[in-house]
Order: sequence, then structure tokens, then C-alpha cells
Amino acid sequence: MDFAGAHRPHIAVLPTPGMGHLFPLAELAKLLVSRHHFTVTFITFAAADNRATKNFLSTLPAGITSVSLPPVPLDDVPEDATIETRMSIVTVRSLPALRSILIDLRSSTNLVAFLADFFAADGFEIARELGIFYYMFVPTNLQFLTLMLELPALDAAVKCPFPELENPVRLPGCPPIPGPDILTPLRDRSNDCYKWMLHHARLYRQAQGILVNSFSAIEPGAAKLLTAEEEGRPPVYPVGPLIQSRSAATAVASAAPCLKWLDEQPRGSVLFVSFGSGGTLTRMQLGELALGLESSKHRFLLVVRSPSDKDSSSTYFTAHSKEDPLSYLPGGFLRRTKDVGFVVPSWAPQVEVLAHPATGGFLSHCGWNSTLESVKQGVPMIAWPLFAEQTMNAVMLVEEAKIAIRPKAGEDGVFDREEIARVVGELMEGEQGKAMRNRVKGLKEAAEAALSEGGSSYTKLNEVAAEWRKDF
Ligand code: UPG
Repeated sequence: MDFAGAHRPHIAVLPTPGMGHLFPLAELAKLLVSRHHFTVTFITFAAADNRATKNFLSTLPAGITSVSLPPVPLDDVPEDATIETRMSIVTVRSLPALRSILIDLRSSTNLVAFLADFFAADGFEIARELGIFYYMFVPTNLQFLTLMLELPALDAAVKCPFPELENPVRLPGCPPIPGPDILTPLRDRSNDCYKWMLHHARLYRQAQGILVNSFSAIEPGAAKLLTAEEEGRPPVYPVGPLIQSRSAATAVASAAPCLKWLDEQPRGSVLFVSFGSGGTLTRMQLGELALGLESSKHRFLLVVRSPSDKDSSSTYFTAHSKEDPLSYLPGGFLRRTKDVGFVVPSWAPQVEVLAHPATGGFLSHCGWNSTLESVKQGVPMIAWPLFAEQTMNAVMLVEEAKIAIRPKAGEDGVFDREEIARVVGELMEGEQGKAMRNRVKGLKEAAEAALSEGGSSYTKLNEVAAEWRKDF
């Protein structure tokens, strides 16, 4: 096949660091290349310059290349700055280098559009200057997008911290969000990350279009409102679920024993437990989780990272623990559970695990990719959100989609072993679990329909591609 720049329009894509942002954009890029005959360059931040990202980028098909932005100084950024603050500062400081790369791409390819993900909209001004399209990609859902579009108005209207609100936050078309479940960077208005989120929220409305990794059946209220035209708001295109068809090759090779173990387990009997690409628990919570799984007497496949008492996203940029995570499990746990459990350090081939017939439930941090992967395989969930928009996703999955159950924390914020065993039992063999299983099967079919020819997501991506090609 011919990928020569002269024959194809070219798209520059800027994902902010994190595998959860890169994976869906890579799936989108593959469709743009194979179905719509574009070529694509990924512009990656130096913060994403790790082994996992490099390996992943090297597996992308012909027609997709990547170029890395140089590192920017971050010595003045306080140690305790949040992920959102860091990403935002890195983006702003990388703008001069981004400009040079986009100018180079314009002279060496048929560059027609710049696609930024949700923390990189500062790049729009460069695209505008260069006379190319500037669109946004939201790797999470329409509920998150609704919050961001409403944020400037909410900021003016709400006087107290969101977690102290007496009534839930009512976003158009979305289930009511209790104040304490609001997006983590919005919880403390005095923190810089709040100001950054407000800054991004204002830029969202400047995009010429917004692609979202979601589909209408999973959040019908928000989809109905956002796919209608509205003055002053860019058109919104739900193009999902865009998820990996298989996990990164390295993960499959190094973790194949867990797939072999699954082969030996009864159909639908195993609970998969994983907290996404960087989620970590406190030392005490990890212990309670292990003991809760043990006392549930259900089979489990547990991905363990070294705990962190300070930060629930402590391996976000690396995906791997620095120490041996198994050493943090309660004494004797591995021996006592060896007939019912399998433990994988740091990283498992999640897509294959969820697709395996032995997997019957997923205890997840509710990262949006994990959620979509679970839906794609018709697997119901236990919602255990940690950071970012995960608590809001949990509300949606429990209250609106009704495909997840959420444990209740004690006054100290910890889920104790009894509560964990209770929700595991309910999901794997209770009436609620059965109902959730039926509903998630319905969503799985709706997701397949959305992506197939003539389906809503298929059609929306066609519309975007046609717009980008119109002057080519
Ligand atoms: N994954 C594996 N093996 C593992 C752990 C993760 O293959 O052991 C994959 C998983 O299949 C998925 C991705 O890594 O494709 C994880 O993505 P996601 O579930 O979205 O979690 P995060 O990486 O934490 O995602 C970030 C945010 C999350 C947000 C998402 C999309 O933390 O809140 O929904 O980005 O914006």
C-alpha cells in the first residue's frame, strides 16, 4: 500500500502522557489510516518517553509515525503538584517545540489537521495560525465532556468547595453527581490543578470539533444533548468504543502464565482485579483487598503494584512498580490462595484476560478504557475508583448504566475485607450480579452496532474524516 505523503492527507496527533490516552488515539489513528486513507504523526511528550510507550508506538502499522517533543524544565514545579498540573505545565512549555514540529510537518506532508487530547488544547492557537483544522479528542466519556463544558458556569455559580455541596451536581443529560464524587482536580479550588482545569475548559469551546471515545447506549442522556447542534459549542462526535483489539505484545508474552491459568478455570468463575495503567492502593488497603478476596472464596486474578500511602496514581508515568509488589501482600496469602488465585506483578494482558471465557467479573478503578474493554466483553464490574474522573464514571456505571456495584467505605475511607467479600459475592453469584451481567451484554451488542458500518460511531467518524478532507 502506498503511504507516500503526496497522496494522502496528514493528521498530527498530540496525546498527553499516559497509556490510557495513547491507546484509544492509536485505535483512532489506525482507522484514519486504514479506512479513511490519512497518514498520522503522533507527537509525544518527553514525559511519555518510557519503555512501555516506545514499545507500543513501535508496533503501530505503516502510515503512523511518531516524533518526540524535547524535555522541558520542571525544576520549579512543586513536588506535590498533581498529574493534571504537571501535564498542563509541560504542554504550555512545549508550545515552541510543538510549533516547530507542526511547521516541519506542514512542509513535509499534506498536513490538514491537528488533533489534541484533553490537556493539550493550548496547541490550537498554533494550528489556527497554520491554517489547519484543530480538533479535540476526549479519551474518556461524554459525562466528563459535559462537566468541562459546564465548568466555567459552575465555577461562577457554586460558592463552596464541590465536595461540600449539599445537593448533587446536575449536569445536563447525566446522572446527578454527589459533590464528593466530582473529578479529583476540581475538589480543592485553592490547588493549581483547579485553575488549570478551568483554563482547559475554556479552550474546549474553541475546538472546531470534539471527538469522544464513547457511544450513545452507555450514556444516552448526554449523547442526545451533545450530538444536537448548539450555538457556541463545537460539534461533538461520539466515535467509540475505540479500544485495543489485543494488549501490547510485551504484556502478552511476559504474562502468558496468567492466561494459561485462566484456561484451567471454570467458565465465568474468575474475578479480574486491576487498577489501570498506574493506579495504586495504600499499604493497608492492599492488605484488606487481598484478605477480602481470600474470604470471598471466589477465584481471582489479581494485578499487584507496590502500594503508595501518598498517591493513588504513583505509577502513572511508568506503569511498573519500583520494588517487588508481591512482598506487600499479607503473610501466607499466596500460599493459602494458590488453588483459587493467581497474582501478576504490575501489568497483565488485560484485553485477553477480559476476553477469556473464565473471566466473570472485573474489579476496576473505572478508567474509561478499562470500562469500555469490560463492556466489549460483556463483563460486569465492581467499581473502585481512585483518581481523575473515575469516581464520576463509577456513578454513571452504578446509577445509569447499572453494570457495576460499588463497595461502601468505612469512616476512615478504607474498604474493609468484609465489604470487599460482600461485593465480590454479589457480583459473582448474587441476583444483582445476574441483572448487571444481562445489562452489560445488551451494551456489548449496542457497542458492536455503533462501530459497524452505518452505526452511530462509524457514521460520526466518516463525518469528521470528510470534513478534514474537504479542501484536500
Ligand atoms: N492495562 C493493561 N494491563 C494492566 C493494566 C492496564 O493492559 O495491567 C491497559 C488496559 O487494558 C487499558 C489501559 O491499560 O487499555 C488502562 O486504561 P484506563 O482503564 O483508561 O486507565 P488509566 O490508564 O488510569 O487511564 C487514564 C485515567 C482514567 C481515564 C483514562 C482515559 O487514569 O481516569 O478514564 O485515562 O482518559
